[in-house]
Amino acid sequence: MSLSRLFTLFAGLLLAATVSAHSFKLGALELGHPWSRAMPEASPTGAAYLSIKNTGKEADTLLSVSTPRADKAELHVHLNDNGVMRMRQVESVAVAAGAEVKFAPGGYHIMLMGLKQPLKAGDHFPLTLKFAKAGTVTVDVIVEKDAPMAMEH
Ligand SMILES: [Cu+2]
Repeated sequence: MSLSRLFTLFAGLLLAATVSAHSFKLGALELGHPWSRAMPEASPTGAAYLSIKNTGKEADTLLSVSTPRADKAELHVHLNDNGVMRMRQVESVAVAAGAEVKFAPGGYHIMLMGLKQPLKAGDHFPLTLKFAKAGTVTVDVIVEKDAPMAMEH
């Protein structure tokens, strides 16, 4: 293998590592790996996930989310209601000092309603999160390919 080819390969690996582990910072908050699942083209809704780690000494609260990609973005949670998984909108999500809240399938998620473009693997779009104390931050959400599950919503 030539040196230049090796270099290209190495640069490619670096890029891949950056993409799969992207994170954002807002004061004491670390926002890890915002991602969204690719959805069939006809789907009007989707969901976005990320982790929020509070490295500070004060609790904070996620108040709202918004994105130009959808008409509306809401904070949702899945709850087990007597054995039936149900989804509910929540007013806000608290992030205690030193805690990490994970948005993940089956739990907290950011519901995207009225998608303006289908969520295709490889796309990315901005998502703005507003916190009570830390303020506002815009993260880059990467759409990842995953077996699109039948809409749970
Ligand atoms: Cu939902």
